[in-house]
Amino acid sequence: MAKDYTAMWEKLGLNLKAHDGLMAVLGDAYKGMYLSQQNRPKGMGYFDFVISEVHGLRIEEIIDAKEKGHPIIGTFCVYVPEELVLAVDGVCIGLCAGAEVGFDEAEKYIPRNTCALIKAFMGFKLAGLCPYVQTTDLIVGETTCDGKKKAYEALDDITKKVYVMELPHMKSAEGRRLWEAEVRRFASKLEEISGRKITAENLAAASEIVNNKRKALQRLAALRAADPAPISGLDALLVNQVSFYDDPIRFTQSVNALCDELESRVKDGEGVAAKGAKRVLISGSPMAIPNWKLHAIIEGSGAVVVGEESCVGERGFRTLLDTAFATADEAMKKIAERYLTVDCACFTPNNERMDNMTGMADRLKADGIIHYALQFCTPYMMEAFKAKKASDAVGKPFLRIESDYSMEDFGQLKTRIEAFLEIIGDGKDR
Ligand code: BJ8
Repeated sequence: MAKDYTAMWEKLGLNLKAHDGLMAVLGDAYKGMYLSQQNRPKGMGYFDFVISEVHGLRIEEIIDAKEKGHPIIGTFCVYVPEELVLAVDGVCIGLCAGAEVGFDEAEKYIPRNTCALIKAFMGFKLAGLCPYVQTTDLIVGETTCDGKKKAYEALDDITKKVYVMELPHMKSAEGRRLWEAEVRRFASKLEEISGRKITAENLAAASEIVNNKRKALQRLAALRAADPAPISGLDALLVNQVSFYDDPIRFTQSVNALCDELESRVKDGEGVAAKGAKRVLISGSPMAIPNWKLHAIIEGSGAVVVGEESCVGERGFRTLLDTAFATADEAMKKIAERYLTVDCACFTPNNERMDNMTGMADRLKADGIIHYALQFCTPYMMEAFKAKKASDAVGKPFLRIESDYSMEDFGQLKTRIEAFLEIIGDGKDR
């Protein structure tokens, strides 16, 4: 970081000593996994900068926005409609949940056998390590999986700022009605805390910003179909992770600039791995920043990750919002519909996820699929069985992995992944 932010962190109530330790570990991990990569696109320079300032400049910007009266809304899930937050001139931030920190503290509130993502968001708050959560006016939870649902109760006891959206678990007519009502209730809550009215006009402007962000991410995702792959899976994952907390307009411009560069790489046949390198699709639980372990193992073994069927991946940006609305009322309906296209494993049935997974594998020319579930994540661990069946049906080799945020299983995972890579893609036309 270029500047000393100690005073800002102190004011936010962070645990300075532990925070310094976390920043040092993160910096080393980033150097080891990211900066050591060969032939990275120049456009990744912007994202390297964002990471270097993740708890610095971006927090300064958010505090500045808050002082100017913009509400800061923290989220943990891609079901929370970003358009509504932007319509009241709010800042929408995905909160820290991707590292093994504060787990001892978290386990005073939630059981040990809870997924790492939930333990991390509790741990980041309890250990005083997340500057984002400190700046929020509202933390939006959702009734997705049981673990999150119950952890939000504990998080509310601690922060007194949690608001929960009730997400149905079936996409039935009743489920859709409930969800639309929840979208409207959330809109009213945002109006109340911001003092701004949501109108067709501010929703149209907000929708354009969010759709443009989705289009840029779709463009990046499509470019990964090229062989050789113009960008590593690690870098593409990072771009997706940054999408949750960067300024959306600046982020979109930076992704589009990166895509311009990748387009010329594709034209020139230039890539980050040799043409014909084995190609892997990852499918499953989301990978919150700085969860880079699986990508690092796969790419460290000579293969390339070409896509993520995940919320930090295509599940989060696959569908655009239909902006053909004339009134705020019509927009609410369309927003509710758009967000129910997300195919999270907390829904039953959730067959569209299988179609999306095999469709991605085909489009991105993946030689095999690695299904990734965070340990104790029941929804994705359960769906792994269906995913294997779907993958068998289209003749794609499949590997099921359960892991957490620790590095303890790094060696064991590497052995399993290398064995998997041995058997995939043989005989393909290289
Ligand atoms: S839409 S995947 S972001 S809920 S990993 S906490 S599911 S036990 S994160 Fe998710 Fe929204 Fe669904 Fe996406 Fe629970 Fe599983 Fe933990 Fe999870």
